[in-house]
Amino acid sequence: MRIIEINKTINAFSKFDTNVTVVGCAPYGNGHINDTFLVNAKNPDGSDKRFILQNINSNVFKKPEQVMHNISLVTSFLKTQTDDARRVLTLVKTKDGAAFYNDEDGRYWRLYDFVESSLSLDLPETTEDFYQSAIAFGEFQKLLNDFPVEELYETIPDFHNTPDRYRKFLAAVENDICGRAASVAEEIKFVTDREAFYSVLFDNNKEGKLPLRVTHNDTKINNVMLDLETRTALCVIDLDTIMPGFSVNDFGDSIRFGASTAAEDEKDLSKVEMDITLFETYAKGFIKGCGGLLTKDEIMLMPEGAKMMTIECGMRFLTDYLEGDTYFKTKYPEHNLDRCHTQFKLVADMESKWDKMKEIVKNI
Ligand code: ADP
Ligand code: GN1
Ligand code: MG
Repeated sequence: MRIIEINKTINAFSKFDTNVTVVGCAPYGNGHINDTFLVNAKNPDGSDKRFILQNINSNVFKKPEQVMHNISLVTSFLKTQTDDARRVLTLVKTKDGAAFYNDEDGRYWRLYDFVESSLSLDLPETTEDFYQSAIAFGEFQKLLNDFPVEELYETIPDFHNTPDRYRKFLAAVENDICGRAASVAEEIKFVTDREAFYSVLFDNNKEGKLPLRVTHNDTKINNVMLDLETRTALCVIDLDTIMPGFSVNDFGDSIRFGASTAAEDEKDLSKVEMDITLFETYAKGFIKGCGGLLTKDEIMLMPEGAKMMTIECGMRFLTDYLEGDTYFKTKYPEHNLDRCHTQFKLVADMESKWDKMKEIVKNI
């Protein structure tokens, strides 16, 4: 984990145009990529004001200025669709009027208003929480349908190109730079056994059944803020990976994370299952949120999206483990391997529930 001195963080904050006095700053949230800080401050009139300050991970995002270009455009676009400030992330500009601050060490910082009276969940506490997140990501998909895709940079090329992820995985096994491959032979076999599956979505795309849309690409439930009081969906966050993609992958990544009966890094695999009721709930909410946008083929391919995102994510955790844990933040040495195991357990569970998953989307 990268450790950033607190004075660097405060210094970065001071570059933004806020007119507040800082009273506290501490690491925040459970994201695996960026360094996120909650900044507590006071307005000149003494009232409280909070911000989310983020240091963009430039190992993951090689061109952070392109990430910020996308986020500025998308948030400006979304602000034209609503009058409620809490429904869209608000970027705070620097005193120079820029969307980010690049410090003397080459780090990229951005600042958001804190979405007040809201909460984000690492697992849904109720079926309704999950339904609300489905509505939010579905509506997000619908809103972005009118967004000019040609204005967006591809912030991580081939992000959800599963055949390409598989090639990179095979290279990591082959190179085995940490000498860990022999100890995960069973996990490697789990991935190679499913090789034929990885091109399914691209094959459907070539056949004209699966269109490219502007998608979020990281639809974990903790990337949606719910209203604290009403617990209805408020705001979609974590906009770093908005790029062209398949709608079924946005659907699928939510299932992978939020329809699991346990945390992504649960060690006791007997606790890990894909909850079929949550799958059905999310499918209904996502389709409703999309408001008639999705084609029949896209709806029928939702189970494939769920399985694809889950096996791809497991493959990515395993690749990172083989390469020495350089991509995802980890809290202990086998963290990526534990995460990989939950994903593979979910894949196996989806395979056993496949007919039911297909029947559910057919009935919707
Ligand atoms: P990462 O890319 O590392 O996942 P996120 O942008 O998702 O980073 O932020 C991490 C967490 O911080 C989120 O899950 C959420 O809980 C919280 N968060 C991020 N932005 C805001 C915001 N504007 N207001 C309130 N909480 C936020
Ligand atoms: C990362 O940033 P965060 O924690 O929301 C990752 C996703 C993975 C996810 C696994 C840019 O998401 O692709 O699915 O971890 N984001 C990036 O939990 O790689
Ligand atoms: Mg996040």
